[in-house]
Amino acid sequence: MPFDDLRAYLKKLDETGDLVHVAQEVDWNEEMGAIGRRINEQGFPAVLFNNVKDYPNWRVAGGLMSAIRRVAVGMDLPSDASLQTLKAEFLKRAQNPIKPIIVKSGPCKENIILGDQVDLFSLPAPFIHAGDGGRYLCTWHINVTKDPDSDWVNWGMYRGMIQDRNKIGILINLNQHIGQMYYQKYEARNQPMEIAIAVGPEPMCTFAATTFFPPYVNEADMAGAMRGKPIELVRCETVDLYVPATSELVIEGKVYPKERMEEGPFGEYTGYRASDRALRPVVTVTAITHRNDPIFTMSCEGVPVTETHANMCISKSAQMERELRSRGLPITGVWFYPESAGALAVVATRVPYANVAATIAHNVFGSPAGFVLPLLIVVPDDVDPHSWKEVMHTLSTRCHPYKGIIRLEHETTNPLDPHFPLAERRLGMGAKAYFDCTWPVNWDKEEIPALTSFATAYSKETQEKVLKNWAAYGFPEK
Ligand SMILES: Cc1cc2nc3c(=O)[nH]c(=O)nc-3n(C[C@H](O)[C@H](O)[C@H](O)COP(=O)(O)O)c2cc1C
Ligand SMILES: [Mn+2]
Repeated sequence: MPFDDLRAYLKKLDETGDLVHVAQEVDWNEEMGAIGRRINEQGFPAVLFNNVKDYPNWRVAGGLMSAIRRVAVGMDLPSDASLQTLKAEFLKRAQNPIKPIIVKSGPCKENIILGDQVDLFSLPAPFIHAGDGGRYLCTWHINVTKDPDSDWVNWGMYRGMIQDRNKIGILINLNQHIGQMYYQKYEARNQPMEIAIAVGPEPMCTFAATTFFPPYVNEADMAGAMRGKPIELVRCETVDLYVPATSELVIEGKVYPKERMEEGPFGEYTGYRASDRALRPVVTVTAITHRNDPIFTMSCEGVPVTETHANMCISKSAQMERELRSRGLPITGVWFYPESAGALAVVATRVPYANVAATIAHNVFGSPAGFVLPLLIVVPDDVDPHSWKEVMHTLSTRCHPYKGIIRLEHETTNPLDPHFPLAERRLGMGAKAYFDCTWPVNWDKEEIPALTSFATAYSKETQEKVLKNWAAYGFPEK
């Protein structure tokens, strides 16, 4: 059964042992962030803070999808579902978009705050990391904006920092869909862009919003696809936009053309505070609505594994696998490593012709999920791309330290990417490299060193005998 709201998802996390309730008072100023950091760095369960200093009416949930097992629960699958199952399920569900339905009202309308009554400091926005530029209100939410020229309504997740009682600084990257709408359309035409920020909707909403679906795809339809049931939407109070009816909190507003305030810096998903404080667009808030006994949600970016990494690796890997296969490439698997903070992907392939790794790399870097990816490892099909143990061994032993590392200059990368000097980072002027771990096609068969492993170095009979007798030898089950 798909979840009807965030609360049903939290209940399920309770059942699977993936949620810790904190009764003790915690401070929104750094303490919640520091707890979130430890959760993400050390793989602890998600958290529900029931007693937040200064905010007796609010609870705060964190670390919801900062582990693949909690993404699996959100997809209504067993928490120990395999990576291959998650990818296959994502692709299967994505084939059947389900349009949302509009409802008259919903729990997110239980409290309505308008105009001068709006005060963003009444919300428990955490000061997440020491060194951040301010309190981050939007770190686990969806941003709803509408294309002025079509029926396209985009859902994305873009960070937002409190600037003032009614102003939020927002990071709008040029390459993201919200950037295409704002810079290329609204601002270019000198028009304000309406925006709705929904915090704490049903879990597949945030999942769909953070997936790289193509432009003109309505993520609401894809959230419906992911849960196998339409999302219920209600109209906003002050803007002509629709938000999930069960959202815990909705913030409505407008992004005016040319208005900029200093936003950042922020400890980001790369594991660093890599982009500087800079003039960035601003949301002027016109209304806040929220549920009774509301639950605010936050993520805690930084060193892996964070919400960004665990949440996005499944869809990116699955989409890349499908795309490379559809282009006729002989690949056998793809995995974007969450532990790499989105910087490294591994593709496994058959090697029917010379330099197949080059063709794969050009296709990976040329497709949406690989657009800003800096590093790629190409391994042969006897290696499981999902197994870091196997990939590490293969990279270390099969990649020619000179000829096997191919460096590409003048490539597009993310402005947050820590590899590059600040001036280049600001402009997204990057570089990429791929590591070719396939044996060269011009090596004789005898020249290729034989892999010495249990699976390759013994006859089937010996393997079966050893497996059959394992317990009899006196070894424990693993
Ligand atoms: C916790 C979290 C925070 C994110 N913050 C940002 C952000 O501040 N700016 C950004 O461009 N992308 C951010 N992303 C990634 C985008 O949400 C993601 O690329 C998504 O596909 C964007 O939607 P779009 O494809 O419709 O533009 C974040 C993702 C997560 C999971
Ligand atoms: Mn989009």
